[in-house]
Parts: sequence; structure tokens; C-alpha cells
Amino acid sequence: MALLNILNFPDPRLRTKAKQVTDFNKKICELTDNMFLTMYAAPGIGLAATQVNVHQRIITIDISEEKNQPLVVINPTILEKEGEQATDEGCLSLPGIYEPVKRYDKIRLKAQDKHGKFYELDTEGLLSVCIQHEMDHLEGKLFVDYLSEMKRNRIRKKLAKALKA
Ligand code: GNR
Ligand code: NI
Repeated sequence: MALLNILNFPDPRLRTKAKQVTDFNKKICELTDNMFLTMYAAPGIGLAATQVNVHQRIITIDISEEKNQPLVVINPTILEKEGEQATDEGCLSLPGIYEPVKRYDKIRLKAQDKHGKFYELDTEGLLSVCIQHEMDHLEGKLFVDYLSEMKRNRIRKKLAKALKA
């Protein structure tokens, strides 16, 4: 097992669109293990492969308090969506930045596990928000893209300053 390096905004590699996983091999299992290790260590409730510079449609999530409910989400698609909610979001690629983002409240998700087995999941609340946040990463999109240009620039400066210190 190995800790992976997390890319920070505005790294252009975070803008890469991830590819579908077609070959469910040992490497995918190793990657998800390392993603969980990295995500728990950060600590974060979700991690997209994009953030560790692997451009495949792979997400790890665990929103449980005890960190004992790991969820692997590969090749996700949203089948149904309902409602709207605004939640303060954070991102491991933008440390220390928290801003409200509007998302669907409930989603019905179709995805594959690390063995390639298909499953469906009805989610709402934080899990739903987290899945939508991670799916954006796979498209090269970040939560600050929903904010105004002015706010995004302010955040860019704040992060650059924090990095220098
Ligand atoms: O750890 C994380 N917390 C979080 C809080 C609210 C909405 C989304 C998230 S995901 C984030 C980890 C991360 O950056 N995943 O890409
Ligand atoms: Ni994120």
C-alpha cells in the first residue's frame, strides 16, 4: 500500500477527462486500496482518481463516522435525479476552502464495483452530494467552477499564498 500525491488547484491535470474502465484487473484493486489509504489519511470523505493523476473513472467514498463503509464507484452514471440542496463543500485539491454548492438532492446511481460487478444505489444528503462532487472531478470539473470568476480568483490567490508560507 502507498500514499498517493493529491494534485492541487489550479494544476491543469485536474482538468483531464477520465476514461471508462474496461479491464477490471489487479491494478484497479491496488489503485482503489491506495486511494482509500490516501483519502482516509487526508482525511476526506471522497476521492476521485483524477485527483491522484490517474485519468480513469474511479471514485472512492466513505462518509461514515467510523470510516468502515468504503464504497467503490467505477464508471458511474446518474439514472434519476430529484430536488435541489445547497451544501458547504470542501475539496482535497483546494485545502481550506469551503463554499456552498447547489446539487441534486437525491440521485439514483448505476456504477460498477472493483470487480466490475454492476450495482444501483439510491442516495440522498451528503452521500449524494459527495458522489456528484466526485463525478465532476472525472469530467475535469471542480466545485469552484460553480462560483463567480471573482471568487475563484480570490481563492486562487489565497491558495498560492498558503503554499508559499
Ligand atoms: O472530503 C471532502 N469533503 C466534502 C465535503 C462536502 C462535499 C464534498 C466533499 S468531497 C471532499 C473530498 C474531495 O475533494 N473529493 O474529491
Ligand atoms: Ni474534490
